[in-house]
Amino acid sequence: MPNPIYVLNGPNLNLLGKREPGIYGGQSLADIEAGCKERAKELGLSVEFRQTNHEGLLIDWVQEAGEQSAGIVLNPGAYGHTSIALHDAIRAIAPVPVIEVHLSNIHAREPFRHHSMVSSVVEGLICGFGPIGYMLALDALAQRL
Ligand code: CA2
Repeated sequence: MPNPIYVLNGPNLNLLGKREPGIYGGQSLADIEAGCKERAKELGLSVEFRQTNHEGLLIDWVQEAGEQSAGIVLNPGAYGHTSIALHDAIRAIAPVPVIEVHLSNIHAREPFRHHSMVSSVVEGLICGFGPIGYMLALDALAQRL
C-alpha cells in the first residue's frame, strides 16, 4: 500500500453538523472521516485524517505530509483565504499533490471568500459539493498515483 493520504482540515471545521447546516450540511467531521476511510479502502489507500484550529500546526502537518504522504486533501477553512504561510508550505512540498476542497461554493458566497491563497499551488480545487468533494479528491489522487 502506498503512503497514506493526509486529509487535513482547518479552523472551525470541528463544528460541522452542529451549526450552520444550511451552508455546510448536516454531516459532522467524524461522518466525513468515516466516509473518507471507507472510500480510501475501496481505492486501496489509507487515510490520516486530522483537524486543527491553529495555523502553525496545519503548516507542520503539511510539512509532515510532504515527507510521509502520497498526497493531501486539504480543506484549509478560512486560512485558505488568508495564509501566505500555507501557500509557502504547499509550494515547499512539491511534487506531493495537494487537492484543495471546500464544502461550500466559495465563489457564490461573500467576496472575501472568493480568493484562495492556496489555489495557485495545488493540483486541483473542488468546491460546492459538500462532503462528496472529499471523496472526489480521493478518487482524483487514486487515479494520479
Ligand atoms: O466551505 C468550506 O469548506 C470552507 O472551507 C469552510 C470554512 C470557511 O471559512 C471557508 O470560507 C469555506 C469555515 C468552516 C466553518 O465551519 C463551520 C461549521 C459549522 C458552524 C460554523 C462554522
